[in-house]
Amino acid sequence: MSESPPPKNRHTTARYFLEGLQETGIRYLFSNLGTDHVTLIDEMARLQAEGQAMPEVVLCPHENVAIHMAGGYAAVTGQGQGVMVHVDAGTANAAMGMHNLMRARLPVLLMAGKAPYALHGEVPGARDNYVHYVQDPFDIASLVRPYIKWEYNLPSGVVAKEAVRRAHSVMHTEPAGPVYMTLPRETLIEPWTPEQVKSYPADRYGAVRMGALPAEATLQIARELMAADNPLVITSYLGRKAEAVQALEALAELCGIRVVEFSPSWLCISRESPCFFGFDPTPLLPDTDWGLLLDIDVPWLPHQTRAREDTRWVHIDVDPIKKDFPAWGFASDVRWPADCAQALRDLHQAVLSLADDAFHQKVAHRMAGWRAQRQQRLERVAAAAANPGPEDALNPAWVCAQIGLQLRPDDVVINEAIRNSPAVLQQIPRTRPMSFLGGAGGGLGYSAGMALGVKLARPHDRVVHIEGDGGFHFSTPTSVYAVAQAQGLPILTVVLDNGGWQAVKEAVLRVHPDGPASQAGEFQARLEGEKRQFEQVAQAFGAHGERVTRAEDLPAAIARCLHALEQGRAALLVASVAKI
Ligand SMILES: Cc1ncc(C[n+]2csc(CCOP(=O)(O)OP(=O)(O)O)c2C)c(N)n1
Ligand SMILES: [Mg+2]
Repeated sequence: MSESPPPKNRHTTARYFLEGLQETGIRYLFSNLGTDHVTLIDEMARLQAEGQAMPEVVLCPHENVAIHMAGGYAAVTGQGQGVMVHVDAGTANAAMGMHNLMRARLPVLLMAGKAPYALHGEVPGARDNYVHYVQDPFDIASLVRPYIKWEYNLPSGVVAKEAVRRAHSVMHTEPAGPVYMTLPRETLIEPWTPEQVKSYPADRYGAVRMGALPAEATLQIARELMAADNPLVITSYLGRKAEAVQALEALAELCGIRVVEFSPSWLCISRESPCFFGFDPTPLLPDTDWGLLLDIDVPWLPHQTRAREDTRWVHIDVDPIKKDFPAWGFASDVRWPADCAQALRDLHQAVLSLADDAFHQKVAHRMAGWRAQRQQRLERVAAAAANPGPEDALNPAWVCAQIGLQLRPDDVVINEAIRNSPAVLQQIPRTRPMSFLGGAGGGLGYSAGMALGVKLARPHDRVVHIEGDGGFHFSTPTSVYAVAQAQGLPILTVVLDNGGWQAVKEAVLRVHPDGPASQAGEFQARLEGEKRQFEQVAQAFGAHGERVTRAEDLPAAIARCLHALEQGRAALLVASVAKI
């Protein structure tokens, strides 16, 4: 049945819905479309023909790229975007990315059309295709329910803008995270007059802000911090707000606090800060009498690391109860939900108001005592990268150090190197907020999509993501380089190819060090093949791609890849590192 245009002065729900997205400030719809989106597609064309503003559609051949692009964009801007997918099938493909975004507390509005409910052509938009019978599961939202903080099925066009506003406000309210909306096809085509569909402005319906610490809590924490002998901060995602990084650096220097990033998903402190103590709290815990956990989900692994029983812990976090962790288990003595940037600035003020000369001298003395320890750490890091490694078995630490030599401070590095993460963390100098991102979730194949999203948000900076050969397969790479080409988003991919899943092998060895798998040296983890030329996947979509097996070829190869970026082409560099 062909649908006639809506009567004069009436517009479809789809149009009001698109207007609602535009009103909230959503700039991009990372989309993978289907029969459910027909009226949206029609209205997009109408809005364009009329010269009306609407979010830009970024077509992604695979939903994995769409959802992680939204993640990367949100990670560096704080702004949640839209991801439009096809019924249950597209939702299922996006689900792993929803897991990653939920764990990173990144806002995103995932939207899926619904298969039509009208079976006999009773209303416009009714079923007209075989797939409509098979794409109507009982509980479509169950595909992503563990990863969302809000879900809604759009019941009518009259609430189109209200529902979008609500989705937008909920996803940005801390702890931020994904929301999910379904859009029935018949609802999208229903006509309404503009008076029937009201707007809901941000100033009255917007997101709720996370507050500061109460004044008395700030004073108490400041007093404890000032009295501590060896204070320590452990953090992972405080850098999700750039201003929190400066606040932490300033407080750490004022008070002489050692700062560790454990499994960072954002850079939280400059690696050049005198207070930066690396990525592992284990060696520091024995002499830590007072610790501050800031925006962190897992401060250490209790299986291998023990904190002192008498260390006093204060925990300030956007989500200190860890509402999405069924089991958690880290003790603390004081717990506050708060915006860390604000909390740290307030603590800074409180310390200044309480500090006397004796305090400043104590801090100076303590920091002077760190020099040797810091020097030793830097020497260990340098030693790890000293040997380039033989042909086809390059040393990942050396490879990362070489990449670091050619990067600029504002370039963004995204880490998905799994067992080679220490090399990425330690060998690539990073100083600026938002110049380093890591994964927060456990779903592999995120960094390429994130890199595209970051590049979209920061077109003038170079974006480099570093992944394993396993991660490359997971990233849906044909979709990655297709989007890079079509959207003009030149990113650099570095694949540390160790011939398989080192993480899986190590996991077996941790639990069954002397078991039959270990004895046979067979861990079901080798990805073998006569031909494994990842670079050709990138080349197939117009990107520059090359493989390096010998150390002496690497510096020039990195330079060629960066040159390709300058020319607007994505690049893929495969480094053949030591095999598992
Ligand atoms: C979607 C998904 N599937 C499977 C896993 C399990 N897994 C964790 S690490 C890993 C191996 C990753 O291999 P690679 O990226 O090459 O890194 P390496 O372990 O070699 O350092 C696998 C399969 C996962 N985390 N996510
Ligand atoms: Mg690997």
